Amino acid sequence: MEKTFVMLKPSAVTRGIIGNILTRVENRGLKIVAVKMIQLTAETAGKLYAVHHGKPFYKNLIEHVTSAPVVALVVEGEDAVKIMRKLVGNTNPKEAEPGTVRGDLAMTTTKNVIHASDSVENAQTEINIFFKPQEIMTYKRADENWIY
Ligand code: 3AN
Repeated sequence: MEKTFVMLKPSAVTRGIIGNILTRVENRGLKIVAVKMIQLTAETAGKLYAVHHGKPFYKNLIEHVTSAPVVALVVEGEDAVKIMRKLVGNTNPKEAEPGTVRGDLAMTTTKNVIHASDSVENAQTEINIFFKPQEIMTYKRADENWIY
């Protein structure tokens, strides 16, 4: 089983679509093993988006992700990184396929409602920024034998 880091951005929290997004994750068969709502500081946001430092959209991105609380999650499943990225859709919601979170629920790249790690390595780094090991749960879904 693989773990990935997912974050529902302020655009998701303030629009009241947390439940809508979590339902998609759960319905797909992925397991939510950690969840917390937090107000990001510019420092933590800077760690998450370190690779984008200096890019033209960086300032707007940090402003948006620190503008209201976010919901941070650890999501587990077979190929969880790849599956979550497909579920999330294209970075630019205007290019995202219908059926994806961004394709159904977002209009602009800055306010594209969700973040999901793009590699197993980055997932581990990002999980470590937000969660202590003891905050990540181990449990069996009742329907696990029917998912796999
Ligand atoms: P993704 O979230 O799809 O992996 P990244 O990692 O390239 O996309 O970008 C991280 C975040 O930075 C995006 N979710 C988006 O909020 C913002 N971003 C990326 N590219 C742009 C852009 N061209 N204009 C505005 N914001 C951007």
